[in-house]
Amino acid sequence: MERTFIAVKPDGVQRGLVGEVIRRFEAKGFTLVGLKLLQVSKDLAEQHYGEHQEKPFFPGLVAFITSGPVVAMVWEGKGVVAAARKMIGATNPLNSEPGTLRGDYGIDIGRNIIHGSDAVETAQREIGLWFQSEELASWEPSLSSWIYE
Ligand code: D4T
Repeated sequence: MERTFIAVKPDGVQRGLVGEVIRRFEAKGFTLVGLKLLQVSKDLAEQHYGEHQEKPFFPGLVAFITSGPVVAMVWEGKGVVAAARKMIGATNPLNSEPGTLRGDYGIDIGRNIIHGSDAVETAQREIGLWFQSEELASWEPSLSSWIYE
């Protein structure tokens, strides 16, 4: 089964959207296999956003993601990486479709509520960066046969 890394950023936590994010992923049928709230270190932030190191917004991005607690999650399910990106919406919330998390709750690109891995390989890297293997649970929900054919 595919897994993806999802993080509710400090703005999403401050705005009380943790429950809404979890509700949407649960309602879709995906399985929560890892969950924690943490204060992100500068080191973790810089590793997570390493691909943006040379971008002008990098310092602000690191400052923002370390500015308050983040809720980190791992979700599991068929096609979950791409499906989560669709549920999250475009990077700039003003361009995100209504019905997506960013489309429904965000305005500015630097306050876009939530992160989701952009590819299966990225998800594997990010899950390894944010979680120890013993922090992840492998379990099969009893509802599975009502979600998968
Ligand atoms: P994340 O990684 O947070 O899920 O966002 P995306 O995958 O949708 O978008 P991204 O990697 O291109 O950007 C990472 C992060 O940087 C912020 N950002 C981005 C910003 O503050 N200013 C900018 O101009 C861009 C392009 C928002 C998301």
